[in-house]
Formats: sequence, C-alpha cells, structure tokens
Amino acid sequence: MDLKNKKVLVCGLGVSGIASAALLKKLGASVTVSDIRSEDKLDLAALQDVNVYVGKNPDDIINKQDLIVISPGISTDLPFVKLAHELNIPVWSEIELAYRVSKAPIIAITGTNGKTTTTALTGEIIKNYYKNSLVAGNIGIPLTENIYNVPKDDYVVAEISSFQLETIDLFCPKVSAILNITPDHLNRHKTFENYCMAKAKVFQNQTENDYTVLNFDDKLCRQLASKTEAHVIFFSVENKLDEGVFLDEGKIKIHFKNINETLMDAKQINLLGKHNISNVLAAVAISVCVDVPLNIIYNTIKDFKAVSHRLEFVREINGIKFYNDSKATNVDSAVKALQAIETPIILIGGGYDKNVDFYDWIKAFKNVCRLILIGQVKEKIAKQCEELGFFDYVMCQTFEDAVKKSFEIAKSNDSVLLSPACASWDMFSNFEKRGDLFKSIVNSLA
Ligand code: UMA
Repeated sequence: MDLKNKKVLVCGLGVSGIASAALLKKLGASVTVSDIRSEDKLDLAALQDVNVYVGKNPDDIINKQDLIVISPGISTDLPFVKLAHELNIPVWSEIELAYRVSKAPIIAITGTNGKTTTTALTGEIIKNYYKNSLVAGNIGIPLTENIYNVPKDDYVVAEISSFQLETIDLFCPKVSAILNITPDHLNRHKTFENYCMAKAKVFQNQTENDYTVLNFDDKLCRQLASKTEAHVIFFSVENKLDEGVFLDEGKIKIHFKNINETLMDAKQINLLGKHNISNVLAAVAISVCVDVPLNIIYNTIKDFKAVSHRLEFVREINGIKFYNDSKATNVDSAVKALQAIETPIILIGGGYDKNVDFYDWIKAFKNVCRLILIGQVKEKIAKQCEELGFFDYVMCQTFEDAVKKSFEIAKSNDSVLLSPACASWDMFSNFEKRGDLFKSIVNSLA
C-alpha cells in the first residue's frame, strides 16, 4: 500500500504510536493520532503536523480513515476496531507497518518466556557479524522507530508479542522462532487456544524459503511444526536431534545446514537455569539459519550476561544473595526462576491479576521457606497456597515493606528472589520500575 496522502489513524500514544505516527509522516501520510488519555497526560511534543483526537476512543472518526495502525496494548475487542473491520478499513499492528517499510529481512522471536534474553543474545550475535542490524520490538524499542534505516543486507532482530501478532496481515519474517507456549495474557486473549493461535501467526506468511525455529521440548511448539510452510529447525535441551541444535552430555551441538559441530560446553554460559540454556540454543539455531560464522556465535555467548530484571543478580549482603526477576510476570517464568536457584529462597510474589491459575507456581515452592505476598492478587494466591498446604506466607501492603521484610527473615546462604509471577500494573507502570525499585531498596539495605 502506498501511504502517500492516505488518511491514517494511529491509535495509542505510547512509544509504538509515537514512532508509527512519525514514520507515517515521513511516508507522506495524512496522520491523525488518538489516545484515551487526555492531552495534558500525553507527550505530543515529538509529533509535528498531525491531527489529534484524544480523551476517548476514536469511534466517531473511523469512517474517515484509509488505514488504522493500533498499538499492541489496545484490545481488538473494542467497538472501534470492530467498526473498522465492518467498514473494510484495514487495521494493522505497529509491526505490520514496520514490515511494509523494511528493506532488511526480519528475525521474529516470540514465545511466552525467554523472548527478551533470546532477542538480546541473538541481537548481539547478529550485530557482531551484520554490523548495521537493529534489535527492537517488544524488548522496548518500537520496530517502527529505526527499521526504515536498516540496510537490506543486514537484519532486524525483533522481540514479538502475541498482542503485536494479533493484527498482522503480510508480516513475514525470514526466520521466526517460538520459544515456548504456556498460559499468559488470558485477560486479553480470553482462551489459551486464542493465545496459541496469536503466537502461531508469526509464521503464517512464511514459505519454504524461510525458517521456523521451534522448541522440541515444548509439546505445543513441536506440534506447530506441521503448521508452517517454512523449513523447521528444532532446538532441544532434553533430546538429541537428527537435525537442529541440542544439548548432548552438557555440550551444545549443531547439526544442520551441513554443519556437524560441537559449539561449546554449556558451563561456559553465564546465565542461570536450564531455561536459559534453551534460550541460548534458540539463539544459536537462529544465527546459523542466517549464516553467522560459529566463532562469532561462540565468542558472543561466552561474553553475554543476564539482561536486567531477568534473574539478575543484584548483590550479596551478609551472605544473602538478592535476585531481581521482575520480568517474571507469569507462572511459567516464575517457576523457571525457582528451579534455577538451589539455596533456600525468600520469595517476593504477587501483583496485578491477569486471571491465571497459580497452581504450578505454588507446587514449585520446593526451596521456598517464606513467601512474601504483595499487590492486588495477594489474597487469591494466599487462598490457593492454603488449599495446596503451603502456609509459610506473609502479606505486605507496600513494596518497600516486602523487600525489608525479606531481609529481616533471610539468613546467610539464603536467596531473596523477586519473581512475582504477576504483571506489575497494579502498583507500577511496568516491570522495569518494579525491578529498579527492588534494586534500589536492596542497595539501601547494605
Ligand atoms: N491506549 C488507548 N486505548 C486503549 C488502551 C490504551 O488509547 O484502549 C493508550 C494508552 O493510554 C497509552 C497507549 O495506548 O497511551 C499505550 O500503548 P501500548 O500499551 O501499546 O504501549 P507502548 O508504550 O506502545 O508499548 C508497547 C508494548 N506494550 C504492550 O504491549 C502493553 C511494549 O511492551 C513494547 O516494549 C513497546 O510497545 C515497543 O514495541 C511491554 C509489554 O508489557 C514491555 N509487553 C507485554 C509483555 O511483554 O508481556 C506484551
């Protein structure tokens, strides 16, 4: 679609909306921006020469548009989105717009957990070989922000969420990867099946000239292999594979694309937990798909450290280790953290209620000697703990009290772990703010 002089409505003025509107202006579109927040709560300074419609949903102006670009945080259930569909006005997600203007091929990494670590590591590897590549997407930098400038021989390494995939049309990555699928965001997608379908959209436009990288150890991912037209490359921590990237007696082996090599010992990875070995295997598989030499892959992995807020080691005080895993916003991710830490754990958990079940998390409390509950969902978790026979919990009203309490309770050789299994939105604007506050309180305890 040539966007010059087209009337385009950009919905949502967070980072995605601002970047989309700026890109659309550059492409010559006539842009209207909308947001449910009022003008005084928005930062419109970056936008020149756009129409502004704020304070409510844009139902009244939908029929005047040629195209609508929506931010990932906006539900496709809203009446204005339905109205656009009825009027046959295309509704694109921000990543669809990015795809339409990109000269460079895209590597799209999705999955319930591990997306950011895998995207950051893959991005480092790719940038060490394809120097002008871009790392962006759900990792925090909108794809539309810089994608326009990436040369065609480099790559765009994108972390992609289910929200972003819901409204794609032609979006087609050269390499797609699904790391794992477990229940998350059910308040938005309603059912687990819808959520899986949104994830699988990442390969819906791929052909046999593309690659789909899938986790062989995750039953749902394995089943998706039959649904993609692309060449499937599996990775596995648990199984030796005829073709793919896998762990064999503690060593990472690559067996595809005429390569049959041992890359490295998994002990050389500076990340905690088996789930992180799985993320590294995915990054290796993706990098081999796009022909990065093995010595570059090896050196980058050897030097790579945990991304902030993902099982990040904060410091040790009086023999107590503090870990910030604020990004564990769902049960699966929080279970992985509990499995990765071998000492007794004082666990800080709870937060915004995404309407999920905490059964698997509580069942994984093997090393947890005390649970400190915070946030909107604390009573619900406490009730489920009691039903499952776990009574060692306390509730705190504020985040500060919870961290201080953890320090009071912990003994030398214990670990204090912030791994809430919940989003932060009841107390913070995002998980980064929650993790940053945790780190600053921990530092003040010393
Ligand atoms: N808004 C409306 N109408 C609505 C709802 C929201 O106008 O019905 C407005 C809000 O008032 C706000 C704006 O939309 O001004 C926010 O848009 P957004 O929620 O899409 O947020 P962005 O700032 O654009 O950030 C988004 C992603 N946010 C979400 O998916 C919720 C960021 O992922 C992403 O980093 C960024 O784009 C760049 O790609 C965050 C996230 O929490 C980290 N992602 C979820 C996750 O990882 O679990 C999916």
